[in-house]
Amino acid sequence: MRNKKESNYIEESTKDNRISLIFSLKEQVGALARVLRIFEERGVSLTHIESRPSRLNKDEYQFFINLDNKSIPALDEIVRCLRHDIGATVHELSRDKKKDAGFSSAYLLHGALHSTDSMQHQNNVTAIPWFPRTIQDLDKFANQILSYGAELDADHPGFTDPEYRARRKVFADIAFNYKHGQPIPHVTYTEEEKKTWGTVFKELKTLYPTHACYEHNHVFPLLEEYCGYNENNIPQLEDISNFLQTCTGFRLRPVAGLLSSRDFLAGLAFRVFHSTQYIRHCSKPMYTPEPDICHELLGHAPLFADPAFAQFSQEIGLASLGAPDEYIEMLATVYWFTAEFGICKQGEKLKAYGAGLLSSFGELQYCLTDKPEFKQFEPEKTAKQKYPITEFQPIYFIADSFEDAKEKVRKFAATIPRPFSVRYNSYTQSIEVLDNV
Ligand code: HBI
Ligand code: NLE
Ligand code: FE
Repeated sequence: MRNKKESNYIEESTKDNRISLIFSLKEQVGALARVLRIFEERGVSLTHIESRPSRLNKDEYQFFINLDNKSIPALDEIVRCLRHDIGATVHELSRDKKKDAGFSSAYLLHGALHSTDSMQHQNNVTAIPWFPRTIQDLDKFANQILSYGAELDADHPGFTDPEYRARRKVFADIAFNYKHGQPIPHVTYTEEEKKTWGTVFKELKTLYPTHACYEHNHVFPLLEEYCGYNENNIPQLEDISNFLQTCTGFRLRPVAGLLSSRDFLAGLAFRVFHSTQYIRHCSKPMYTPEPDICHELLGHAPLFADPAFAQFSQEIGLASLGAPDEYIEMLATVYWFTAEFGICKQGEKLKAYGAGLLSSFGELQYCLTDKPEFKQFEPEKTAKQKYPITEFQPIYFIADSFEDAKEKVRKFAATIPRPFSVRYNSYTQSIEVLDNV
């Protein structure tokens, strides 16, 4: 069933694939016309064109062009022509890296398309991983979950429980069918599910005053007041999403399980947090190997209401867009040691702000004892730290503040090799791709 859905999904997303080209031209009579002729000669029609002055070179203009996907067969030829006849450096933007499979969705054309010297230049072709450009683009990958989904792994506590498996399928289907802009479907949780939530909620609430950071403790009562947080009720994602939007513009979208790091981080660039909606198996309320609604709502949600933390999270997301795989891994590690397992200094004390700590009764107690090792949060070093995923962390990294962590991540992001930079336009909820300055 899931496989069928996924293959439909691929067909659909290929169907509406647009091809985007970006290139710069020296301000010169007829320069754009020469480029357009290349398209015309191959019968390719443009569906969108816009221009703006280049930020990199004052005497150049940048052009953005969209072609429809009927142009895919002509694309390689066009790119070859632009490279050979006009001398552009071409960067390919493609989702699945199988460049020849016809899935390539965009090329970035950089550099001089003007002088005769540049015609002699060796043209580098670099594959840039696909990334979402608009908030609606998130619909394209929300279905691509990793190991857990409707089909649970064999070592999962719910694997042998047919009722739990059927329940998980209900949640997976909500997530698979969800499209940006729709309200998140309300769920009626069972008595057993509510009992599990109640146990987790009650235990954690006793620890928060002493163990959670100031920001978490500040927001938590608001969630109790406005979003139905209490030990007898599992709150609805839609209510939290609406609440967060009024605080920081962050919103939730339902997801069936773990996304790849690349996809998950990309959501953050749009201030979208992919949230699971199911609850952990009732046999292990105090521990789960995967995110569940307790982890999302008790661990993550409160901090997304904090402006500095929201900005910090978005900064990691923006840094990830189109980044090479090895940098995605480093950013995911930075995310792990901050948003998931971060500790911060508040006054003379250490407090937990990571969601994996704030949703786990055992680890929340342990993390502030003298058993683990503490190091200063420095993205360059933190990004390379290995970590276990199914047991308490042996090492935690301490941030001075969210503002400080954000500045450090921003500096780290500037070291990621990308032939372009990105900016989020919150009016259009889309990513603007700029030349690399
Ligand atoms: N997917 N749905 C979901 N939720 C997460 O918290 C999550 C994820 N994928 C990867 C991930 N977290 C992180 O551990 C980093 O890889 C970003
Ligand atoms: N171990 C955490 C918990 O039990 O809530 C979940 C971590 C998810 C990354
Ligand atoms: Fe998490």
